[in-house]
Amino acid sequence: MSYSFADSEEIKMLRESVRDFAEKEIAPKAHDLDENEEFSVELTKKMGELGLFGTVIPAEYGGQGMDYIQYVVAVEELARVDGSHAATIAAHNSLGAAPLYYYGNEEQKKEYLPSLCDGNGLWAFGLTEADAGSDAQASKTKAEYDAANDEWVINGSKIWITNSASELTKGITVQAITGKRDNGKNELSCFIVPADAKGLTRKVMHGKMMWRASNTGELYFDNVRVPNSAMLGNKGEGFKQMMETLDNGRLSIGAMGLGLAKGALDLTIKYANERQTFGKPIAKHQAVAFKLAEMATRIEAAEGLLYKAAWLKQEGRDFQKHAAMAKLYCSEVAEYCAREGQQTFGGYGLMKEYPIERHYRDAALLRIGEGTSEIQRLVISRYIGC
Ligand code: COS
Repeated sequence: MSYSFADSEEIKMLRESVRDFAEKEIAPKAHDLDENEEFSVELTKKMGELGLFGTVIPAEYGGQGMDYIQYVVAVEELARVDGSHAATIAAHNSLGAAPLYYYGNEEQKKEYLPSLCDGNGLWAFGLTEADAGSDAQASKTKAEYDAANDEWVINGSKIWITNSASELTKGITVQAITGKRDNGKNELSCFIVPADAKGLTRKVMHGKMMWRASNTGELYFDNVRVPNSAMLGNKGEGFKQMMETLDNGRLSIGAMGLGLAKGALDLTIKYANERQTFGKPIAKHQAVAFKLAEMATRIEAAEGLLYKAAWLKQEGRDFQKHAAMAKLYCSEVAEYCAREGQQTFGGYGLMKEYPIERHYRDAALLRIGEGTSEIQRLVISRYIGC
C-alpha cells in the first residue's frame, strides 16, 4: 500500500461517530466526573456499545477487527474531548486485551477475549511497581511454582495500574519473577490473574491531578494461586511481552496527545474569535494569532509522525522507533497546546468550568505514563545507533 493523506470513507465515518459520541455523551459529564474523581461505568459500557472494546482483536474472538490507523483515530477523537475516557479505552485495548491476543494460547484467547470485546469487561496490565517504574526489570513481585498442585503462588504488589480496580475489571496480566536467568538477571514471566482471585486486593487510587475519571488501582498479591495454565506464553518471556506491549501502547498514547492538542486548539480558536480586547477579537491580535498558527503547525507535524508509526505497524514493518517518537512528540505538542491555549484564555483558563483547564492537567500524564519522555528518548537513541 502506498502513502495516502486522505481519510477513507470508513475512517471518516469512524471519526464522525466517535466525535459525535464524545461531544454528546462525554463532554456534558466530563467536568463533574473529573471533579468527583468518578469512573463512569455507564459511559464505559456505552463506549463498548460503540465498538471501542477489542478494537484490533479479530472478529473470531469477538473483536472489532480494526486496523491500527482506525484504532488511533478512535482514541484521538475521545482524547479531543476528555483524557480520562480515552485512557480507559487506550489501556483496555493496548495493554489489556492485546497481550492476551498476541501471547495467549487458543484456549486462553477463547476464554478471555470475547468478554473483553463486548463492552462489559476491562483487563489491566500489571507491570509497574513502587520501585520498578522506568526500570521495569526491577520488579519484586514473585511467582513460585507449587509442583504438588501444578500452581503458581504470586506475592508482591503493583501500582498505578489503569482499569485494575473498577467494577468492570475482569482481570490483570501480571509480570512476576519466576527464577534466575543464565546472565544472573531475574527471569520474568506473565500470568493471567482474574480480578476475583483469592488473596488479591485491589484498591482505587485517589488524588490524581489528571485523568481523574479513569480508574487507577493499587494491587496486593498475598499468596494468590493461579494454575500453571494461567501463564501467558512461555516461562521467561514476560519482559519481552511487556516491552512489545508498550511498543504498541505508544501508538495509543500518541493518539491521546494528538487528540488533546487538537481539542485544545479547537477550544482556543473558538474563544479567540469570541473574546474581544482593544476593540477586536483577540484572534485578530498577532500575539494570539501566531500562538494559534504555531499550535496548528505542531499538530500537523505530530499527526504525520503518529499516522506514519501506525501505518508502519499496520503494514507489519519496524515501527518501534516511530512509535516512541510519536509518543514523545505528541505528548510534547499536547502539553504545548494546552499551555498556550490556557494562556490565551487568560484568567478563564485557570477555572475548572473551562475544559482547557482539564486538558492542561491531563497533558501532564502523557510525558510520564506508559514510559516517560526520557524513556522514549532512550529507546529512540538505541534505534539510531547510540
Ligand atoms: N521488544 C522486545 N524485546 C525487548 C524490547 C522490546 N521493545 N525491549 C527490550 N527487550 C528485550 C531485550 O531484547 C532483552 O532481551 P535479552 O535479555 O534476552 O537480551 C531484554 O528485553 C532486556 O532488554 P534491555 O537490557 O534493553 O532492558 P533494560 O532493563 O535496559 O530496559 C527499557 C529497557 C528502559 C527500554 C525498559 O525498561 C522500559 O521500557 N522501561 C519503561 C517501562 C515503562 O514504560 N513503564 C511504564 C508502564 S505504564 S503501563
